[in-house]
Amino acid sequence: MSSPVEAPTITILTLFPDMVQAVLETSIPGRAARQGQVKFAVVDIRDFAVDKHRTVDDTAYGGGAGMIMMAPPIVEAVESVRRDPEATVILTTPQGETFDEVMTLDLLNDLQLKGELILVCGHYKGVDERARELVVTREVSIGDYVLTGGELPALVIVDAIVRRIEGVLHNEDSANNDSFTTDRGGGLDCQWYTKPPAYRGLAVPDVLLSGNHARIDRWRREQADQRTTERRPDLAPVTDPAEGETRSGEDEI
Ligand code: 6GU
Repeated sequence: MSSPVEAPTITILTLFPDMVQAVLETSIPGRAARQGQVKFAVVDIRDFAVDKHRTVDDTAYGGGAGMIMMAPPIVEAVESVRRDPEATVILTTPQGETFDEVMTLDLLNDLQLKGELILVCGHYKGVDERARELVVTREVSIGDYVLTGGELPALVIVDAIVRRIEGVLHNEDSANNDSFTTDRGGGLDCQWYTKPPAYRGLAVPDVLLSGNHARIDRWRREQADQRTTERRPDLAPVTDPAEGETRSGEDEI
C-alpha cells in the first residue's frame, strides 16, 4: 500500500503568532487543517533574533521616522522552515502586486507543486531590503490602503487559497461560481435568496420559485453580468461559449 501523501504546508512567519494561530484554527481554514488537507505552521520571527534582547527591528540608516525590520531574523527564520530552496516566499507589503483570485490560483498551484508556501508578515515602516533580496520571491499587497502589519493580509491570502483546495468546500460548485471565478467569467456573483418567500413586502423573484433550472441558470447569469457591468466595469467582460454572446458592456465586433 502506498503511504498517504503529506498535506502541503503553509508557514506564516510573524511577530504576532497568537493572533495568526487563532484565525487559522477557525472556520474553513481550521476545518481544512483538522481534515489533513493542509498543514499550518506559525513561526515567531523573534525566536530568530540574534542578540540577547531578541531585537527584530531598528531605526533606518540615513534617518527617517519609523522602525525597520532587520534582515537576519527574517532570513534565518525562512531558512529554518524552508524545505525546498525553490519554495515561494511571500512578503506582505503595501508595495507588492495586488492580490486577486488569479493570484490565489497561482499560489495554490505553487503550494501543491512544491508542497510548501511561506508567508512573511511585514511590519513597522518596512523590511530591510536585504531580506527581500536573500529570501523573498514575491511581494503581495491586498489593496491600496495601509494596515498596521502584514498579519491580516497574510491571513486573507491563506484563507483565499485554502478554500480553493479541492475537497475543502463540500460543494465544489460553491467555489467555482463565487465572484471572480471562471464560472462567473471573472465577474461578480448574482443576488441570492432563502426563506421566507416574502419579507416586509419584498418577494423572492418568481423565476427562482419556478423549478425551471435552465431559466434559473440563465437569470442568474444575466443578473451576475448586470451587476458586474454596473458595479465593476473594470472587470474584463467575457464571451460565454455556451451562448456565443458577449457580456453586456463589451463592444461587439
Ligand atoms: Cl500586505 N501590508 C500592510 N501593512 N498594509 C497593507 C497591505 C499589506 N496590503 C494592503 N495594505
